[in-house]
Amino acid sequence: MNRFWCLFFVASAVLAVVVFSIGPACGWWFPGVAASPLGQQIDDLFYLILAITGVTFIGVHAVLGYILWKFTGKDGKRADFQHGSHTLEVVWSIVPAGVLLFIALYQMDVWAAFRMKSRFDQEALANPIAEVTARQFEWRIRYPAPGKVLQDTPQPDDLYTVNDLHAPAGKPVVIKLRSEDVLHSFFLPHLRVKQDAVPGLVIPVWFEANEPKAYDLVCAELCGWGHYKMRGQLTAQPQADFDAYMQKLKETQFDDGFKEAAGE
Ligand SMILES: [Cu+2]
Repeated sequence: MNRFWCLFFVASAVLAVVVFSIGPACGWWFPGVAASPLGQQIDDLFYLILAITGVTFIGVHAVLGYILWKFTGKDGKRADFQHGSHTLEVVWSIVPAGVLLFIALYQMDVWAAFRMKSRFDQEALANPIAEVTARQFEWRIRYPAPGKVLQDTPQPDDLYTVNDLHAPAGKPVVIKLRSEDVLHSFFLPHLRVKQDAVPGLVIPVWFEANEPKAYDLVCAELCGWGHYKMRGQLTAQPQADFDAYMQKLKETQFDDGFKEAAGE
């Protein structure tokens, strides 16, 4: 029993390293490689922080294991008591503060690229592809009519879908995010895009899908009993296909059945 805690802390560190090593191969990791240029930068930040915390974790457990092994109490020998070490306390306050400051400064560029409107692609910002309104429990999507610019208020020729967002691939696009009721979170896990939808605010969000493909669109904020149902899809497609899709949506939405009736 004397060595139990030593073995416990060393084994937990070894187990954590093993789990992290096999995690990617077992599917316990990110949902695929980042499917956008900014997503790759966000992953790089994550790996940097993982490396810093990982080395610290292993170092702390190694020292802890060593100390527990070497200084485990022995029968007949009284333990020493020390009140503390001022020097050590200063060191273990300053070092983490320095690391935090480094991370805070280092991540600023990625943060600014994602959040600051002045860093957005200005053409995309001027022509948002859609307004996405989160509500319990779906994503309502409003597109401007083909060839028109999205207006703040709904227009008679706007086009609508639910849970089915389409966007051109291979270039930055902007959506305007709103919420109709409570806090939701617009989350494109493969693109590493996550933005809260806040009632009363219209928040521009940009993303760029590398490849024409279907990506998950989910809600990342527990927003009520049906939160799990807020599962949509982002279909990134070549510009020509996107234009064709919008045209088709327009024809479908404004089809009053007149032609069919006349043909009978
Ligand atoms: Cu939600």
